[in-house]
Amino acid sequence: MSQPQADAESDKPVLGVGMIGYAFMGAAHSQGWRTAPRVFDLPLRPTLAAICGRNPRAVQAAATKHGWAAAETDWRALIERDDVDLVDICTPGDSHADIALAALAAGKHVLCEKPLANTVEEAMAMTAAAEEAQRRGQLAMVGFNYRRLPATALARAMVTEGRLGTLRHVRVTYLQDWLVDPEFPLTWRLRKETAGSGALGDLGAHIVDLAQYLVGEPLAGVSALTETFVRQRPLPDGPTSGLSAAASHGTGQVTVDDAAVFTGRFPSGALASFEATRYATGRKNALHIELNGERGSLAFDLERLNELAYHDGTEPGTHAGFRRILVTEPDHPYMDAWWPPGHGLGYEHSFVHQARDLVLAIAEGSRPHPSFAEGLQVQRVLAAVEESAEKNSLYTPVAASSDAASPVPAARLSV
Ligand code: SOE
Repeated sequence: MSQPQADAESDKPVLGVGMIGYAFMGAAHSQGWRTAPRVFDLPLRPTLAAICGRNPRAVQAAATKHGWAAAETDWRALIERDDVDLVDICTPGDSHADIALAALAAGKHVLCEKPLANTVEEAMAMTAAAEEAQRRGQLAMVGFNYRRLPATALARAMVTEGRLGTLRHVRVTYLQDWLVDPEFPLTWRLRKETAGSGALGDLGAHIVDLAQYLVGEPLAGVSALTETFVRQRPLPDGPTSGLSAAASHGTGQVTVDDAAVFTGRFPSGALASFEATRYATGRKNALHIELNGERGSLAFDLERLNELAYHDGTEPGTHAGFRRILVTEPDHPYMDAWWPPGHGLGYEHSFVHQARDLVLAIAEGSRPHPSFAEGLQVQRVLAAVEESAEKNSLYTPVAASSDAASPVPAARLSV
């Protein structure tokens, strides 16, 4: 009879996760935490200790569905739990600062959904607290998950290797269409007091982070236009905060942008263009980024996320051209733990990689990326976009941010 094997997984130190919020992002993060230790050989064992939401029945149902051991209805109680080492914030932006500050003060690590906060001031307070906490060994990271796709991580590695040479153009669009219908209700995402901004903070934050990550520099300045195409919308069935004064005749005011279009300049000289909208009819979750450098170009399309298009500009023109790299080889970022070549990944895997990378950083005590300082820098870009748009697209420098000076590294490729 064979001897019973020691269970290596259960011997690992536990990292208890407590998550606040259980809607779309809560479900995505739950998958990430559940799957990361089953796919990657991690030095710590993340456990789904407790989930929190205000509605007791709904949060219990979410706990059961997503595999959380306990449910809480008060986020302060979740933070105080002894079995929670890391607080994962998946709530609307208006509660990010309060929760993150309380969690850091309670000695917990923090993962916070993007955008980091609703204002630069909140993001500054969160970053100061995170820097202080890091000196005590607690780490804080922002959930810009699109950095963690194999193709975008490979693109970053190729830029770092110098394959594109000096960058000239960065072209990014993030297009959705769920607001095209004027009868779509006035949810929390359409109110400034809950969401901070509209397409700008929701989609623009992603593409600003991704562009800065790929280029390896923070934007120096922007020139922007924003628009709110539909200004009144039907009230939703459920409660919507801050609406009592504004609401009339069953409709309420949209107080955020529907679309933001802006150009930007990187310190090294590359020019960038950005478009974020919820009104691109027919476009569901279409994030596209292209980089053009003096030696070559790269293009990525989220709707074909296992692929990266690469043009090597040093090849003879006779047979040069964009070629498709299928980013599913074991040597590609994150792929050594997944399927054989050609068996692609999906949207949800970015959250698995996010969980993996944060667990590795915590185990090593190394600064995770994107740090809160990097989240603050994105927030400063969003603020500059709003300021520029208010002044009718005046070129607006992004406020200098010594706190964002940390370099943006390429993804770590193996455990
Ligand atoms: C909604 O626009 C949304 O879910 C964003 O909030 C996410 O960050 C993005 O990944 C997909 O679209």
